[in-house]
Amino acid sequence: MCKLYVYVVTLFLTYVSCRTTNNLYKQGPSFSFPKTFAECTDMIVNPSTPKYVVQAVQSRCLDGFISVDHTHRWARNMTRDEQNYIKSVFRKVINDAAQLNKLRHKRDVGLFPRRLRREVRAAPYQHWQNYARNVRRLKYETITHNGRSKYDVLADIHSIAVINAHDGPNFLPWHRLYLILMESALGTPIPYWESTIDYEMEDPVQSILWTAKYFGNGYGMVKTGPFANFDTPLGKLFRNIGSDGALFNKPGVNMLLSKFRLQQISEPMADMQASVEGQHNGVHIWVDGVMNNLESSPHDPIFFCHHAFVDFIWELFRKQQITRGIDPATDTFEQPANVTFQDITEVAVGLRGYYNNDGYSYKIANMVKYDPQPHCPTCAGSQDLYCDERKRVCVSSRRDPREFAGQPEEAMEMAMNNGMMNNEMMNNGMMNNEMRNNGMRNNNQNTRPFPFYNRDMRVRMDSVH
Ligand SMILES: [Cu+2]
Repeated sequence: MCKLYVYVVTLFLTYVSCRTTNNLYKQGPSFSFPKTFAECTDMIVNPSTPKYVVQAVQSRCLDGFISVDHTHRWARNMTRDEQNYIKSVFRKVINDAAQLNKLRHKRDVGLFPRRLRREVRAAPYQHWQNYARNVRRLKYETITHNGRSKYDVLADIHSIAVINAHDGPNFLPWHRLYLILMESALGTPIPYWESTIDYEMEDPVQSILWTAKYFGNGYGMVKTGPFANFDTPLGKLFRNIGSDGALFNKPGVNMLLSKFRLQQISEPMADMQASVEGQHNGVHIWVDGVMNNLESSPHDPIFFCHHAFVDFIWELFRKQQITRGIDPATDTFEQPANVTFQDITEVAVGLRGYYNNDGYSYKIANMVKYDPQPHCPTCAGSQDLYCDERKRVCVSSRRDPREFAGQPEEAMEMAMNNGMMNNEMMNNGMMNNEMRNNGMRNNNQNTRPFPFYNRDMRVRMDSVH
């Protein structure tokens, strides 16, 4: 009986797929499969698209959304179930985008509350709590019984894209798509961490962020807060804040916003002190530990908050372009003759099916909305920000000095265990910047298994905090 059922179903499916293929074939040269994400959603929501084409397009678009032919040592271990999980999250992204298409002309766009990104400390506090709770949910939900955690699988997508999504023009669009994917899995907006607010403090390591209320302790293994005791590829989650690197600061952000063309703020041709990726690297280095490693960084949930701020800066940049009559969807990147390691139109590695160019589209940009940066006098109504009347900027509150801050020695030990050099060793000349930076491109050869964020000084406004 059961066998017969399977047989009938198989027969039916074969019939349907043949019919679909034939019909598509019959459409002749006028029909072509979508090549970009935007084309996928357009065809799916277009009322004149026949249903069978929609189905074919849908499965084709989804099939493209998972990269299986990469050889990265972490990603190649991805199981079928894990790939299917990522596909299911992509399905949510497509549905959201299609939904937004339908709502385009309505005043109340119902999607925005789901992707309204606000500063981590902005009121209400519940906004941050939702993020933290959903990160924990994904961290402790496994894909199959005894399988890997959903969070870990999503975090590892980044490790597939270490080379293609960094140190070049793919940086902004790739990470924009990655944030949207993560947000769909979380089902809650990613709060952005505006680190200029901490930069304005006398001593940013004293920020309230490094407490159980927000990110958890800043030194050594993270033992307080929602991400306490998270397992990462480098062992337990650890940090070592403030020993090196630089937070975002207002002159740096203003420098970025004083430019008009994407090329002026993108590697490898960014103007002096105007590299958005370079400034962003400074924050990874500042947080240190799991965040200061290109392969492991998304395993610290701060990653997404930091990147939401990077994306926000890009969004401010795009809005300015529009008012200046520059179309951000076409002001992408001219391939410079001397750059061969990246092709800007290439499929986004790890987010296969998306093209990096999709990241430049209005469609993707319109899926997200940013709450304005906290400003004086109210500072986003936050309990943990105050307005510095003299400088007229919002500044972060300090943490209670009695709260557990962590153990810096522990961070040192973790770094040593993972073959990561500490700053002292670097300053002693055991490893120079060049070696550190080269590690990034050699990571397939096991010579430098732990790629650090590029710390090229050229790109930074200053080198203190
Ligand atoms: Cu990245």
